[in-house]
Amino acid sequence: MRTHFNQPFPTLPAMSDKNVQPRDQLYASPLDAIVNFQFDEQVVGVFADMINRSVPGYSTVIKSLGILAARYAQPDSRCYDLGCSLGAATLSMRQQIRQPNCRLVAVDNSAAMIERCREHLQVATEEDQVDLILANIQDVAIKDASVVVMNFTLQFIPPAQRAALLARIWRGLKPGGVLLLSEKICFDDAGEDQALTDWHHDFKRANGYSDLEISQKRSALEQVMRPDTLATHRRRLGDAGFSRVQPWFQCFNFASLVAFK
Ligand code: GEK
Repeated sequence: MRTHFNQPFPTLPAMSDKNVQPRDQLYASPLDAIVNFQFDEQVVGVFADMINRSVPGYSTVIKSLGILAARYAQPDSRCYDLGCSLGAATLSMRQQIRQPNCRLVAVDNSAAMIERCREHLQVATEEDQVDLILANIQDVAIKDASVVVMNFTLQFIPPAQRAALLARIWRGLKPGGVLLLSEKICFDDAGEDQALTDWHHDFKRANGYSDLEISQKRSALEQVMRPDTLATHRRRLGDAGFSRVQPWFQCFNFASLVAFK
């Protein structure tokens, strides 16, 4: 596969020739009605800035996913990035994986995301060894996988359908394969949940979001993004067949796990 030994880690996808990221101001003015959040053209245009200023530890997680993928990638296998957005995790894997004949498969159901992802990854030919697929991750075939990344994507799948998706991922993994799962999490204890939410909002404020932006974005996400507790993730992963779950990162209410087949 193509390797990029001397390139820096892809902490921020390049958004233009000058590497300037358009600033997310989608919720900066009062909105008459808050509609459910969608990964449309508007969001895609500011997505790199939005995710970096909203998800604590995002650049560390992206860098680490490449490192973990490089450890668990197997020769002659596929490495999936489910809900790839602009392809930051795919790029990180592409830069780090050294195994021969690893095909990267990046999937997203937002046409605008896939289009912009193609530009970022500069996928033009078969030689690039990345398949970019516009599809619901619940419908896409997963096979011969050594690594499956779901970086903040499972939280957008309806809760009742999450177990079936995880079971399908488990079946598509080769022996020794891993699922690298990152999610926003919630907490059973109301006080703990409130504290972690407050700290996350402090993080967003420190990154320049106003109280209005925080509250309007929160309302827009309420119906479409449903976090689970870590205990729920662990139980569901176990039920899907994963033999072991290793948390490796948490910053406020955002966590990353490795689940082993
Ligand atoms: C990153 N992983 O930068 N099928 C396919 N894609 C979906 C589906 C679905 N059913 N539901 C949501 N998506 C990325 C960040 S963002 C997380 C992931 C966030 C896609 C959706 O279009 C979006 O691109 C992505 O999942 C979620 O590492 O914005 O909080």
